[in-house]
Amino acid sequence: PAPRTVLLTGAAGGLGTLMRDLLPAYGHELRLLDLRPVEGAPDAIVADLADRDAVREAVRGVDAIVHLAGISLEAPFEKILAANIAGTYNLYEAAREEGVRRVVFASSNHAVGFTPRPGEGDPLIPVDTPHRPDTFYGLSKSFGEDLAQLYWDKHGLESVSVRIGSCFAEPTSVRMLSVWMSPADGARLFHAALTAEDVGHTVVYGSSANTRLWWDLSTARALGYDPQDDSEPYAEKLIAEQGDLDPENIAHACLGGHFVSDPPIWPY
Ligand code: NAI
Ligand code: 15L
Repeated sequence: PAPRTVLLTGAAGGLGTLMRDLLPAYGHELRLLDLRPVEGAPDAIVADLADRDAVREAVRGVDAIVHLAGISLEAPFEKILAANIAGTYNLYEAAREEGVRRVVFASSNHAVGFTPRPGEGDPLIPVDTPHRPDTFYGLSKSFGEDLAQLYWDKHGLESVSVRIGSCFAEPTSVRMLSVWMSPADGARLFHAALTAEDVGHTVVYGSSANTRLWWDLSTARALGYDPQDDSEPYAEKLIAEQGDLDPENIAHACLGGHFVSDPPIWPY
């Protein structure tokens, strides 16, 4: 049966706010959790992923979890360790203990950020390309994917790890022409990840059907994902403003973009 009750962690964040608006239309009933209060949602659970009792209570009775909470940029290792590595472990352990069937894990392109982007005519990057994290942040996403695999192999807890590109209202850089996922396609992909049958642990890339796509969406499509958007209408303006990608610049030559050389730092 399709999951009805879904715990959305990271509900106060950028993507959480978008998915909070879009997922209910697919029939999912959301329970919200974040470290910070969630605007307009007084019932949201305000808890740190470090708080194992609170996390266990939060997952009790849900059919599935969309796990977005964590540090979403680069940070000192100790902070990444607490929020993203131990925090994701706490969530999976609680899910196992409470018998939750599936986790949709917000992985990131930065788990494979040092992978050279394909040139024209080169094959798209497959999901089984080796992990090449570009930051401690990306490393925590590689860990999360391995954790998801362990909990499937050992405990039969299903996961879909979504290596999200850039999910924002509009693409704002030339790189994002390749990696952008529109919010509407994001909701389509999370819905597919929640409802596809027998996913085991499936790794997918998360982006729209971009003309300049760098990676292979076939595992996402196999879940039933049918992206409807393409960044191409933004291309002319962005390239005129910023110039085209320069292959001599490492930040333009790798999937992870500026995370490989000059990553944005988590401000808290
Ligand atoms: P965000 O930084 O806006 O939201 C993350 C949320 O997690 C925040 O509301 C924060 O309060 C919460 N959080 C942080 N540490 C926590 C903890 N210890 N316990 C409970 N809550 C905690 O990030 P955004 O953009 O919404 O991303 C959501 C997820 O998707 C993140 O895991 C991020 O790594 C991943 N992702 C997002 C992409 C994007 O394009 N937005 C691209 C790739 C991955
Ligand atoms: C991510 O993983 C970040 O969480 C998000 O803020 C964007 O920077 C995105 O990757 C990206 O690669 O553009």
